[in-house]
Amino acid sequence: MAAFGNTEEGNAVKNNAEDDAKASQVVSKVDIKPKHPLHNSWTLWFFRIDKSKSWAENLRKVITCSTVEDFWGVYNHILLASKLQSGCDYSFFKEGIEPMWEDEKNRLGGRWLINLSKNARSSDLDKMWLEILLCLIGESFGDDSDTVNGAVVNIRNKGDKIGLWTCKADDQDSIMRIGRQLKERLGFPAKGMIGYQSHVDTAGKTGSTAKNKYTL
Ligand code: MGP
Repeated sequence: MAAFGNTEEGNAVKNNAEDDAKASQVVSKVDIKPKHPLHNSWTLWFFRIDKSKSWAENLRKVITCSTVEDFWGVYNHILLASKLQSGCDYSFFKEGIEPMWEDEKNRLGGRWLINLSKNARSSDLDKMWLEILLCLIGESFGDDSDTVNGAVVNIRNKGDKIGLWTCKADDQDSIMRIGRQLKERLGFPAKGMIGYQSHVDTAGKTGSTAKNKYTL
């Protein structure tokens, strides 16, 4: 008998081989490649102003990302910052740190603040916010990355704001290195000024802006 000719046995072997090939295609499509872990896990928070509630009640934890793939899954699924209503914020903080002045890790810290002009919402806001997110998950501030807690984008009719929050407002050297790196990554014009304010000053301010502790 011809080995595996047009016989039942031959067909069975051929079918098995086809099944194996199909199975291996399915397995490769399912893709068991490991995801790429982030150095830190990061939590996305959302704030929507509702004047009948307290500030903290309006703040919601959305999701925590621990891998590059999770990050893009979240980023691609949510509205761009520029499409949010005025009065909304996104915050993106290391897991375990709440995006508020009161958190133990923020209490003595502050933020580099970028005030955007009203027309920057359509041109620069989304690019800048994404670049900041990439700086965070990519730990782009070198040894100073440990002092970076997160970032916030405030969507406001009077002009949007992006803040990069760090944990020690007195750590001038580290804050200045972070600020220089931030300006470079955002392609900020050398003459464009950014200011760093401590959260203590921001929380206690009486006018519309807190005083800058450092500028760049
Ligand atoms: P905001 O949302 O940071 O800026 O703060 P906005 O809306 O541009 O207002 P402006 O004052 O900077 O011009 C608005 C208000 O939200 C603050 O005055 C606080 O009442 C409250 N708020 C903001 N933050 C970040 C906090 C916080 O971390 N803790 C508490 N308790 N309240 C906060």
